[in-house]
Amino acid sequence: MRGIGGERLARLQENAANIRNICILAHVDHGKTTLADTLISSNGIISSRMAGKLRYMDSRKDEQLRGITMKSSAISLHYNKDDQDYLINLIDSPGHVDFSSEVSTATRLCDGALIVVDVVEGVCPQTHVVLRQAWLEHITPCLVLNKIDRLISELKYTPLEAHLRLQQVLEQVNAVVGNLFASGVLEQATQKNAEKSSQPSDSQGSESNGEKILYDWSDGLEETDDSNLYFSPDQGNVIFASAIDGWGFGIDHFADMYATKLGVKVEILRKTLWGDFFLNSKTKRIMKGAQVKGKKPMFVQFILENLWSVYDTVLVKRDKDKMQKIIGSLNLKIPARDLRHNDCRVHLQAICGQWLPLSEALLAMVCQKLPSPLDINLERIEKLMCGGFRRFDTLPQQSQQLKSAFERCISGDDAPVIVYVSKMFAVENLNLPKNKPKPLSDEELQKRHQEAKERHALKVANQMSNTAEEPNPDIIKVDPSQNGIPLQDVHVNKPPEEKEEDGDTFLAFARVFSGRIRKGQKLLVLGPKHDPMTALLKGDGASHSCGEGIFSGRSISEFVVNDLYLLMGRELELMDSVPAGNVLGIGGLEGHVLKSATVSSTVACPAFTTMTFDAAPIVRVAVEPKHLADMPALVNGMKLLNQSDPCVEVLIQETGEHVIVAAGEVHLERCLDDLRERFAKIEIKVSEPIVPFRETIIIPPKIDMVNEAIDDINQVQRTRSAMSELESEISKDGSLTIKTANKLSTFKLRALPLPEEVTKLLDENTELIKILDRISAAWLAGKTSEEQGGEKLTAEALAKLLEFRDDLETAFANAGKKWRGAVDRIWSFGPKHCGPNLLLNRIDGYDRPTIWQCLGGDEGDVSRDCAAPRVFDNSVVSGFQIATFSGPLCEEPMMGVCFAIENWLIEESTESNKFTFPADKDVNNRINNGVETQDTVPRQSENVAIPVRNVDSTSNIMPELSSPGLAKSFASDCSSPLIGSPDVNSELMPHFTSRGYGPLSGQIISTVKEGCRIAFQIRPQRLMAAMYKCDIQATADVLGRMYGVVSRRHGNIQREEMREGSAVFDITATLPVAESFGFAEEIRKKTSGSASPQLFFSHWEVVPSDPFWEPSTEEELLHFGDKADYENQSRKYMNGVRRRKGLYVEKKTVEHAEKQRTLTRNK
Ligand SMILES: Nc1nc2c(ncn2[C@@H]2O[C@H](COP(=O)(O)OP(=O)(O)OP(=O)(O)O)[C@@H](O)[C@H]2O)c(=O)[nH]1
Ligand SMILES: [Mg+2]
Repeated sequence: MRGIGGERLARLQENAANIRNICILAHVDHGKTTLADTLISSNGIISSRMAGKLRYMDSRKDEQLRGITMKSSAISLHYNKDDQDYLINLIDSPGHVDFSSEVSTATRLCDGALIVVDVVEGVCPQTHVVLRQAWLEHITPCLVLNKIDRLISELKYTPLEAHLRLQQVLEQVNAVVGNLFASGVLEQATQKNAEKSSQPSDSQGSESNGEKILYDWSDGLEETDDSNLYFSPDQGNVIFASAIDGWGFGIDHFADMYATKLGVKVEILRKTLWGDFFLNSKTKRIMKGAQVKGKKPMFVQFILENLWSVYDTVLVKRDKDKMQKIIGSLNLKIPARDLRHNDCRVHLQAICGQWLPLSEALLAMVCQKLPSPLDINLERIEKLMCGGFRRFDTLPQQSQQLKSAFERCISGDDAPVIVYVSKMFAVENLNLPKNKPKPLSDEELQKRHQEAKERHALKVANQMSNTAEEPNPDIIKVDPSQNGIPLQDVHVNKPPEEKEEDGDTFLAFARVFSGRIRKGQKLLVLGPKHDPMTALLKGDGASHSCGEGIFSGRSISEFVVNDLYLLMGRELELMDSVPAGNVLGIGGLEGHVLKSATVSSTVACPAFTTMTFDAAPIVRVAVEPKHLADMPALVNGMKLLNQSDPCVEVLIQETGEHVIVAAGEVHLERCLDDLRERFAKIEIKVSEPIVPFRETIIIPPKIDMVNEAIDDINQVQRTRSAMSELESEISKDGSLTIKTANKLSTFKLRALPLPEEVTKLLDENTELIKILDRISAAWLAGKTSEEQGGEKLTAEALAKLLEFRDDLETAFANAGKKWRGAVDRIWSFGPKHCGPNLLLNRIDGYDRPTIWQCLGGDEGDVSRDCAAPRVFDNSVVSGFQIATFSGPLCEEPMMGVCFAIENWLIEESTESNKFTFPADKDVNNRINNGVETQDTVPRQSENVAIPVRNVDSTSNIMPELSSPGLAKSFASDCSSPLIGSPDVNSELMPHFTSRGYGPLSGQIISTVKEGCRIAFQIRPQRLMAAMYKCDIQATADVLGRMYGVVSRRHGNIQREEMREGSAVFDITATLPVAESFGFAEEIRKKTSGSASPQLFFSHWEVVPSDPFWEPSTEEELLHFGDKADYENQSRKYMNGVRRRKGLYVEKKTVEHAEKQRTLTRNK
């Protein structure tokens, strides 16, 4: 290996105080990999001439081809400063929005980050994202203002203008940090307040009695110290650089230099070289107010002007004499080879690279300003070990004790081993060190030489003696007596079998947080569901058999550490052991870890908090092999692909389609390339992208397609009569009455569009709703959620839930009178018990416990005196869940729909025995128990509640069923516990098991489902399209062409701003995901490459046109023609999805078929 050698790096790994784990983060193309090249060249791994050209960390072919990084990769570097040896574990990350999951996996392993910003482009969308990522992971950032050379040679700024621009960019970055800080402080304040209010304290007793406590939200902001938070050159955490030209500097460099020249103290210069200070040439004093007085700031006078003059001399004037003078005055030694070069850029790089070496400036800042693993922040440890709403002090004692090992980063033999694997990555077997030719020692060389000689002698002897028998040319016979080579027939001409070197090995990209990981050591892999409390109660990890991976569904498995690697960019170096504080690659985890995991020597270690991914996978395609026989290879390849990428999802739909879900078009392309060339190695066919839609209803529109007012306000939309075989009736006011097949139960329900604000709230709080649903289900079953294996509701979660409820209440109140009291009438959320649709209980006299009741009072006991849920309550919920999971338009999930059940009757089979719940409590109780009435209602509900829980347990499975095609299996899953439990359905309720129609619970499920669908269809239905937010930077001359592309694809321009002092426009637009394929490419082509958009998923938007619209009024007929051959956008989307799913598509057949008849054939 080039560089300083693996052994020396291994020694450096032992001194945690001198280790820095850092990553480079930025928006796409801001120069991360070029910067990494400069750092790598400082270690002699690549030559300084090639730095910036090679992009060493982009080791994949497609990365080099496209010029963007797609995978984050690590390299270990050595740096010596003030006689101290430092080890820098550097991770280069991608900036493209499609690969932002790779940024998450990188930040998780680091303690510090270099945030790179292109000074011409300024703060871009991904800059926000990476700053937030660094903030969330509690890692310390430093700033690199890169591409300053562009201000000189491209924008032709004067030093003064450049200074202004640099100030602007710095302010922009600090504004983002400021926002993050403020939101962080406010969140903490909320948390503290929530904790305070949950602790009954004497002093607050009087306040909390009846009165609502008012919090002073600004409190925290004023108290918290934010002085060290911002980037500021005088603090030493900002570097000004041009990565491509290899130079960079911090203020310190010039402060030291000018301190002696000007005779001013270094400390003063450090504070005044950046900012509004100038040097009064007469008094030789540094003064404030350069801008007001029209003076040159010191930064311009002492730094930028010098730089500008070097560029001017070398690049513009090409004045060799002056260049020699500059070299002389700066005391540089430029090799003659560089000076002779024809390209003046080489001269510039040689001069600037020696005058202001970028790697030196960067590495010095990294070592001084960024923390070592020993300085790990306590808050970070707690956040890593205990995520979500769980509090660190609720962990078992043994787990809490691990914190100190973590904090001290100890690597002794008795220290617990804690390793976090943030992703798995594939390495070609050929590139593994064991398969690479090793340099031979002198002894080995001699031995080989001897062996070759002997073999040759033997061959000659054989030829001489063996004249009678003609040897087979394909077979080489080797004498076993010679040199220990076994006798074997080697068929030279036959194709070689698959060698061990072919294929890939998966390694874990990991960091040791505590202890020392050794080759051959047995460790535990802790899956995300691992709970130290239960594991400790069960006993230690002895029961976990080796080789049983998390794929077996267990949360703990044991594995033997196979190989340990030092990550050196494209190369790997074998290690025997790695101490705490280092980033490394681990072999042997392939069968144990799918994407990420915690590895430890003790079960007391909790599973680390899952990483936050900003880009959700949204683009899906179905793949199939070109030759059917290759199917197994495809399935295997997809498995490998899934493991090799933190963000991709692979699934097999019920229809048998193999689907890949990726974060964006570029990501998808990379996944398909990997599948073709690396993991499956077969030819594949890829379907058109499958785009998700949502189905919704809207308030009846008041104008038609030609902007004429619609007279009939109570429009009840046409429904297809064939839709349901159940008896149903639609009333004029839009409500629907529907009966079960056996006519024993009748529902009156209605579908309403939810207010937009409510839908948004529901959509944003999925996690909270999941928690609420779990706790509510447990509460209804009369158990605490812990008994159900759920988590204890922390004060923070409770506060958040109450806040969510308040927000919902306000949103409903804002939406008008008809929503009054809706919050307390929520029956369920759907689909999957957590979606953005509501089931409301509007049944008079049915006082079902509200979903919020589980939150009030201690363990909810106080409020348990309300009516128990009716029997079959749960079947209604199941029906609603199925209905919302796939709507009638094209079987896509619903969004923003509220189903209000207004009446629910259950009749006995004989007319005389008619009854309505809950009026007849006796019957109700009898149904619940199958025995005579008991006194306590809550207990009685338990019999019913057990199946309720069963149903709910399927909701744990549901999140994985992301394919709409699985709706059917979901339906059967949900209903099975109820239908199949004889004690509830047939024995206990003999009068409800009906003749020929199946149990009533099943009938209710299908009736409610059918009812919801019809109620939905009698409203004006619309599709909702997934929308991308799209940021484009374009110059004025290509603006028109760019707008053309956006509008042709049904995009909307949201914002257009001209960037100060330049001809560049920042444009923000929204674009339907369905129209986005090839968008980036088209924009690039149309604008000759000068504009390139960044797309990221933003929200769901209603497609304005009605998918079923046909011209009906005279004006519409006039305008659109009576054939309606104009297909609207919404119908196009709907039919596209229906066609793909094999559903019926209403087609307009050709009206005058004779025109198309082939006359000759029909004669
Ligand atoms: N003018 C100028 N160009 C630069 C500088 N640094 C990098 N570049 C160019 O910017 C382009 C992108 O550089 P990369 O280093 O690949 O950028 P990146 O941030 O790694 O990009 P991704 O990994 O795709 O996010 C390349 O063409 C570089 O040559 C610089 O300081 N000045
Ligand atoms: Mg890069």
